[in-house]
Amino acid sequence: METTQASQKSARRRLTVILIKPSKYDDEGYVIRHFRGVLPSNTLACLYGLTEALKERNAFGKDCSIETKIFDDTVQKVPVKKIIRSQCLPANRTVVALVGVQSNQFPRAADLARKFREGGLQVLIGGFHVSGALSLSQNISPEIQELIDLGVSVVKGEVEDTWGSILGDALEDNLKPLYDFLDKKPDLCNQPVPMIHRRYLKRFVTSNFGTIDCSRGCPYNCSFCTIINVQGKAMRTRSADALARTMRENLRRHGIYYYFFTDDNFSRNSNWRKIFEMLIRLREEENIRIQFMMQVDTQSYKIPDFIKLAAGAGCTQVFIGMESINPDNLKAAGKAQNRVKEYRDMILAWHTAKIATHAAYIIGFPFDTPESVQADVTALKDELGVEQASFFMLTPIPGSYDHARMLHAGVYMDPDLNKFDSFHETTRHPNFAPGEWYAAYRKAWSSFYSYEYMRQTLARANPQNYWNIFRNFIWYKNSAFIEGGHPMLHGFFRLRDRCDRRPGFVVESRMKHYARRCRELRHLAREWISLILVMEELWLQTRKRSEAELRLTAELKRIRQEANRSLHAAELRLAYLRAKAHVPDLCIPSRLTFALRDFNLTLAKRVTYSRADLQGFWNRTWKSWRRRQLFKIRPHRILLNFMRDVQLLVLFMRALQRAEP
Ligand code: B12
Repeated sequence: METTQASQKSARRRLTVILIKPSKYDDEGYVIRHFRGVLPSNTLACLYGLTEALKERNAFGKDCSIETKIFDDTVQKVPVKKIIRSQCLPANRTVVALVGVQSNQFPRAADLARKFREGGLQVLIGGFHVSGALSLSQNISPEIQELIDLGVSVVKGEVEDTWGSILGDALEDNLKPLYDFLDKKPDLCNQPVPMIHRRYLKRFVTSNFGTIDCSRGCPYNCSFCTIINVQGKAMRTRSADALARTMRENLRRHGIYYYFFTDDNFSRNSNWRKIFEMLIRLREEENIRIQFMMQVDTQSYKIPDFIKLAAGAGCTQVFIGMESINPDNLKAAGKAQNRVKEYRDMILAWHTAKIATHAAYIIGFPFDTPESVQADVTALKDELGVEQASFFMLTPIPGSYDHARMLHAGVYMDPDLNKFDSFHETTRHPNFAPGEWYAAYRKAWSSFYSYEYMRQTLARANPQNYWNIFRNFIWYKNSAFIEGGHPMLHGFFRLRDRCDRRPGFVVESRMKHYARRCRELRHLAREWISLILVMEELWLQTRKRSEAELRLTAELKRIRQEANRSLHAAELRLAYLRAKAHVPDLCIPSRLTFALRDFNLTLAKRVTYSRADLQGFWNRTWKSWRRRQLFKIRPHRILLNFMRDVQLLVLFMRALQRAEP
């Protein structure tokens, strides 16, 4: 009996599938990795879902178990050595799949692939770089050929229909050098839906935020885009029922209720109406109140019912492919569907439905100049009034018509794919001197995300959207100004692995590295303190106040003017009583609360519209200290103002966390 069991055990095979989403290197050769990310990878979830579906139906027979492990290089260290060691187990086949590799991530992915190949593991690579680079060219580009020569298998196209057969080949240790599925685009209707992994989700700032693609493809012809040449112009869509099942499950298991629909163009998804109606039904019949943001084109506002149903379905923000406000640029980019004259009506249509707008804006089109870029940013703010903008530098991404044309014409392109992330100059622009293009791009960010524009935007935001916009501002300010990169790449609190440095960069000694890290951390702490204070001030100035609170503040102001000094407890109580006469549901605090007013959080919030007076006090105190005019410093005022500042900070943090005024 024992022998039979042992032989049965040894006959059992195991396939370990390691799914890795590679990150990219920064300009100093360190992997861009954060303690907490913002957007979980949809491609990772997609391949995880496909693998789990194979596992569930015992795709390789009952004697073969499948184990899936997922790693996201952008938020965690990939344990390369440990993965290689695990291959040594008997009857175990391990395959490493580098997933969703974009051009800017290709160098990092290639370095990981080399290490795994050196360890003797089977390696697959797929995603937009290999699919795009091989879509418009008959020849295999050198960087991809190099990987094939190392024994890495390259997968071109989507794999919903074919993932099982690829893994079957891996099980037999018989992977092909190149899999080409570009002409066999899968119908998505009843395919397994991206599946979210609980532990993975914990690595993101908000664990109730998910990504999902409801459709693929885009019917337009933009010359800078690779999607049309990889996913095609014919839209393919998931069924509303499958999406509903996933959303219910994600809410139940992970508490996810906010989604980023990653579809490149949700408005051209032929199933949009059914999906919106499904989301409305979830709200009305099951009280599942999903919220989401989606990407749309500039013409989508004209589709009958589209905006109305989007609002009803829970859309809070649209990411609009505006790209430029210069018609000549749009023409040059093959984006004839964008009509600049209609932009204002379009934004108004979304605003009327209380949906915030986020413009995708590309800098470096043929007719751009340093001056025109700044004028365009001003127009985005003052004429169009979009709540947010994401700026990109025009980049000839492999797989786009721009790249094919430039390659054919022998135009200079930077050979380092790591820079193809849309915030590096990768070609030369006739209207910008070297460095000037990047400077114009940086200036666009600082001009758009100025204090004054953020204040205006938050002041006019509708209450349902206030916190979404506010939190996005924190994310964008952190990425663009503290991390110095692009929000679509950066999360919170940058990690730097001393040893995981790009080949060609020297690994620093421990001493040198930690001394540098200390300086960086000090700088980071300073930047974060000032960001928090700026955001606190924005909140104080713009937060949505109830009628009761407005009435109360007016009363307080009136009494204070009459008294011309800070108010006594009895006067504060009088203000409450007067306000209550107009707003009966106003709750009056106890007498003790009034007596302890300086330490009372509720009162502090209600009477403060700005911390300018506190800031003024700290500036004056600091000045006196530096001039050694110690007689001007009052310790009791320092203590009291410190208490007030802490109170406000606590209130701000609580409001931010709970998304309440
Ligand atoms: C949503 C999105 C984002 C989100 C990511 C959200 C997330 N975390 O999931 C955000 C906003 C962060 C983002 C950022 C950027 N993005 Co983006 N993004 C997309 C978008 C619209 C959808 C991605 C998606 O979910 N697709 C659905 C998945 C399932 O498709 P997939 O990744 O292709 O995977 C399938 C196959 O390729 C295959 N596959 C993939 N990997 C592997 C691996 C193996 C082993 C196998 C077998 C198969 C396989 O299987 C999958 C299922 O069939 C795509 C365009 C698109 N329609 O795909 C652009 C796209 C990927 N992004 C692009 C770019 C350029 C960027 C940015 C540089 C900024 C920019 N200019 O837009 C940044 C950089 C980000 C970074 N370095 O991390 C380009 C990439 C082109 C390229 N060659 O590099 C694309 C193609 C858009 C375009 N305009 O051309 N992006």
